[in-house]
Amino acid sequence: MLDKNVRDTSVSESTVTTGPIEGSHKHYVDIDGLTVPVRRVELTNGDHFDLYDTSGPYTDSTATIDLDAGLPKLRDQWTKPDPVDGAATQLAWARAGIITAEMRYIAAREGLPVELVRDEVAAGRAVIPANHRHPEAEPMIIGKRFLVKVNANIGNSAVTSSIAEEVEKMVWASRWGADTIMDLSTGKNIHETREWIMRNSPVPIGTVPIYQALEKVNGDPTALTWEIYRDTVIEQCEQGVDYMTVHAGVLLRYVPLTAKRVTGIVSRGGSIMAAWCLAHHRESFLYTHFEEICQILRRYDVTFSLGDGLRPGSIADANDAAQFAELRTLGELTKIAKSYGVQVMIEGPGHVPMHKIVENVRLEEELCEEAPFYTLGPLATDIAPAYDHITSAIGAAIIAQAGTAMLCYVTPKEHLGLPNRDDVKVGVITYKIAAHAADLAKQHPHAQERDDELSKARFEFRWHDQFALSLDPDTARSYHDETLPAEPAKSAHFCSMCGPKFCSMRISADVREYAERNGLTDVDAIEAGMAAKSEEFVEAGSKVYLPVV
Ligand code: IRN
Ligand code: FE2
Repeated sequence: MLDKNVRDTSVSESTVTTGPIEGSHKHYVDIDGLTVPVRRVELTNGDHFDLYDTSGPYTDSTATIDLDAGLPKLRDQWTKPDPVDGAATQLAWARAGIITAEMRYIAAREGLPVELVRDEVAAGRAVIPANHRHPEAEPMIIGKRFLVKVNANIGNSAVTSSIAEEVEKMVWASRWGADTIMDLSTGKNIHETREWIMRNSPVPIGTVPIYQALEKVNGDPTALTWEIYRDTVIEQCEQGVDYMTVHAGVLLRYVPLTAKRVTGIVSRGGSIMAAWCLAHHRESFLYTHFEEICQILRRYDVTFSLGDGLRPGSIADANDAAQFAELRTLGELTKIAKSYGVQVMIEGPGHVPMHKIVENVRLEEELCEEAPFYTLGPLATDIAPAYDHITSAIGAAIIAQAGTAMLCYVTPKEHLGLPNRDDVKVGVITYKIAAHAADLAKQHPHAQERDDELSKARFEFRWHDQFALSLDPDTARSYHDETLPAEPAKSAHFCSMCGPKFCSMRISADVREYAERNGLTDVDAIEAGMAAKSEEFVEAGSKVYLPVV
């Protein structure tokens, strides 16, 4: 049931995207008494391949989606251990050696031992953002030993977007693989928008409470108080927010360090806190009241995402004194949060050239006891507005390979405007590429299986399987359809790139077949096969490009 005061705001059922992603269907695997969702691709060769699935019941064609009622409260059925020293958190339980249902669910999703999940959480190297009040969410883990995760930011602003659009963006982003969503709404109806998102989200939701606190004081940062902030945090904890960005590392004495920067302070939260500190000439209330925030968060198991309020907003400012001074303070705060049993991750940059990226991870790990790093890109160059999903995915791949656990996506609209639906999809898919490329490089035990399946399908000209196994089957298919729309082309042993005669894959398949038929070794076969191909080529008129038939 939704909050009373929002029931009169209607979000119609037809506004969200439902139904399976092409070439796959929702499937539930029974593991260890838990029902774990996967996206099952039925291959045309009779096999199937299961993909990690973030999309919730929306891709299940048998599920009834009722936005008013919200998603089923999955975790309400699960047993919750008693608090340990006042902390009802996955961290406290992991430290006590307890394996929770959430940990078992995650181990099944990742295909990894549950003890690894527990030990990484206990060490503070991984977090499970799962507020007790968000039972609709399917548990997931953020940590460098696990699959690299992707966060998508959504949220209305004062100028544009409605509640219905935001709910659809959440459903849409998780459909394409977003592991968490941050609701960065700043305009009117923040509470209501969030309530709709919370009750209907299958993935953890993050927020930046200072944004809503600022709305409460009509946008004047100097009018903010600890009490207003604290009440906002409690309000959001009660609603079920799973993790919160807290820019507690922006200290009064660090603000002058940004004076000579090319782009000053680019973090919204960072600039709000800098303005407050300067106006009152006092230390940030987020810093001075940090232990009280810990006491609140540990009751709900809300995870800290310690904000990078002083992150560089340009290549010129990367890795500067302000950025690293803040990181040092985040390290201090990490220890305090953990002493209260609160889970912590650390936010990171921003804009950083490739050669300065790895240093960010090393320093974060050293200063913050390897708490999961969660970075925004970073953009590897400043010169490509409209393509910043790409400039940032380059940095994201590098930083993830070095150990970043979650990547905050950047859309093509970054620096230019609020992303629309297409931008959200492009952002998510782009970041799934960066994350998966890092999983491969880090040799996550199962990462390569998907590449191998897709490559086999490609080599065997199983076009439907190739589409279905890809990150974006719709676009892959539509590109193929542009030149070869007919169904027989979906099993043809060529595509329009090289045409039927010059497909390298077809030639190598022919060579193998030739070798088998003639009892030749590979080398002989290649020579003989190439000779045959050369004859074929001359016969066809020695033309490099032939018309497609
Ligand atoms: C992630 C890493 N560094 C920043 N982020 C995200 O950027 C943060 O989690 C939030 O979603 C967004 C905007 O944060 P600022 O601009 O208020 O710092
Ligand atoms: Fe930027």
